Amino acid sequence: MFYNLLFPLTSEWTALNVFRYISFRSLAALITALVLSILMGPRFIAWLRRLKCGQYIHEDVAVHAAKAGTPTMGGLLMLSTLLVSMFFWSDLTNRYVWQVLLVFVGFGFVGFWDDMTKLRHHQNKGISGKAKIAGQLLVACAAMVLLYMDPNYSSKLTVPFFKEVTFDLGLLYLPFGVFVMVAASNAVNLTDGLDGLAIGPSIVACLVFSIFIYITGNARFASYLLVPYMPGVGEITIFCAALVGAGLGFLWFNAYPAQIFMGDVGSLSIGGALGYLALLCKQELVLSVVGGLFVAETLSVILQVSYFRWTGGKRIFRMAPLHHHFELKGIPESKIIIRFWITSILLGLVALSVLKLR
Ligand code: 57M
Repeated sequence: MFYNLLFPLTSEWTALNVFRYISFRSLAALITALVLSILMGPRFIAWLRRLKCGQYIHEDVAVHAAKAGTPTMGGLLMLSTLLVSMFFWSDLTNRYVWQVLLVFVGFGFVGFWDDMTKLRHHQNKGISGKAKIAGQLLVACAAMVLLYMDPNYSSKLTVPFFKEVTFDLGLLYLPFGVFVMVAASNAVNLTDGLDGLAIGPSIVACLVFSIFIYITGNARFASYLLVPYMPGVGEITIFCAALVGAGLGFLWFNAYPAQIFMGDVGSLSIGGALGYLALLCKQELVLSVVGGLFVAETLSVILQVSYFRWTGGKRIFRMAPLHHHFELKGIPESKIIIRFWITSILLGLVALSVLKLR
């Protein structure tokens, strides 16, 4: 809004030129979302408590019993502070701004529906798996149709670390894009099982994508670093920054021992948005590197379930997803969380090296 209202007045007051810069507005968006989250957090948590939005806890991991009743749906705090920040700092005439918000809010709505159903049933029984996937597919398909109609649309897949190698997926790029968003959304959801475990790596992934997106939207940097140039995409750096701010603000309260959980409204929306960001800057495969931790958690579930069925009851891990395996081995929760964060920072750095190592 500031960009749309104040930048045109630059001729009268040159200081307003600062609103032209994506870097300035990104920083402002991050600070706005972060400060708003920290200020609103305590009232928001108290409000959720009044509404009795407490988490139902399974009995299988005994150490989690103490978490019973922790308010969930903290994703709503991230969603609202991000929207306010985007309203103030982004160029509201940019089509990618509306597209990324459609994905973020759309996936968030599916999660919200699931969270509300769980709360009503008091037994952690949310909407059916089919309904959840159908909702996610609907949002992802809408996003892919919009990307397909975009003048910058390309069905080519770039391969990290190889300058010349690209695969043109043709029409298959559409279902591939849908898969990327839905898979990312569910992978973040599976990871969200310890305090701060999902939000930490999500912040790292968002920071990495803010760099990729900024470069993609800047003709000079894009040509120097050999990434596809897409005019207008740079504006989404502001979304990434606002999400980092909202995520850090949420982490303020979700840090061990958590005062609030993000709920599916948080995990599905963040995962879906990460998938969309990867598609937007044509770094689809880099997502599996920067989000390597989400991939590992998902693979642990796939392996565990397949092996269990194949052997008629044997397990590879003490329990899947992976973080439960470490918990049941007796490693303290905070140690697992911090080690997962360190791993995600390492993966983020490897992902960034793609820009130079080709
Ligand atoms: C959601 N939700 C957390 C919270 C959070 C197929 C199967 C592997 C699915 C999987 C599953 O349901 N995963 C998706 C995981 C839950 O957190 C809530 O859910 C939201 C995210 N959707 O925001 O609202 C619990 O996680 C803990 N938590 C924290 N801090 C946080 O910041 O401590 C969450 C956020 C919370 C809290 O205890 O209640 C969850 O884990 O349920 N299922 C599982 O993960 C189950 N694994 C399993 O059954 N493994 C089997 C097979 C089938 C693979 C096996 O290994 O044999 C475990 N879930 C739980 N206990 N709770 C089993 C043990």
